[in-house]
Amino acid sequence: MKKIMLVGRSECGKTTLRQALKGDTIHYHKTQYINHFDVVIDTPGEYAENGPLGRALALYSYEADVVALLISATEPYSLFPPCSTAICCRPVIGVVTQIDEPEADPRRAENWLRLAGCKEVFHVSAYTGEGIWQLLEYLREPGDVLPWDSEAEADKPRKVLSTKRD
Ligand SMILES: Nc1nc2c(ncn2[C@@H]2O[C@H](COP(=O)(O)OP(=O)(O)OP(=O)(O)O)[C@@H](O)[C@H]2O)c(=O)[nH]1
Ligand SMILES: [Mg+2]
Repeated sequence: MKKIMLVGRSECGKTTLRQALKGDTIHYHKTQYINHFDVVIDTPGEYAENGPLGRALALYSYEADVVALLISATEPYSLFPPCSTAICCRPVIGVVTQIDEPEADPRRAENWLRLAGCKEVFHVSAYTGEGIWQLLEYLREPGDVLPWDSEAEADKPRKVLSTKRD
């Protein structure tokens, strides 16, 4: 798998997306520092929300094959300025998260990601599994074994053990 680094504001769903990509059950865990999992670099939202910490993200991006900018479909504004992907020397994709939310506006989030410079944008829900297969297919490299064999298997509601609201 290509190593992906997840960047976005706090609570946009980075850690939950990591769990959904691996086929794990969903449980809430506040990310406190930058974590290296085998093929995922999970970052705290505060790094994207804060200028000086944001510079650290630029350094960590060198350890990734792909950088993903995440915007929740419920977010009322974007953290990413127009053309900001130009500072990164890795491919940068966009991921619209939480598309299952009743108030979701995925098109608005996608527009912001395209404005930031993302050429490829995925729409996902870590809860329902929608879009997870497409993202895995993008990250897949020859010889990789995925947690599922087909889109129909991947695109299934996940078991949610705990959320931030709990
Ligand atoms: N409805 C819905 N809720 C989600 C989804 N993904 C994440 N959430 C919820 O959103 C909340 C925040 O998710 P996290 O994955 O912890 O967010 P994060 O981006 O890792 O946040 P930080 O670690 O603070 O940067 C949790 O309660 C999740 O269960 C989704 O696809 N759909
Ligand atoms: Mg997190």
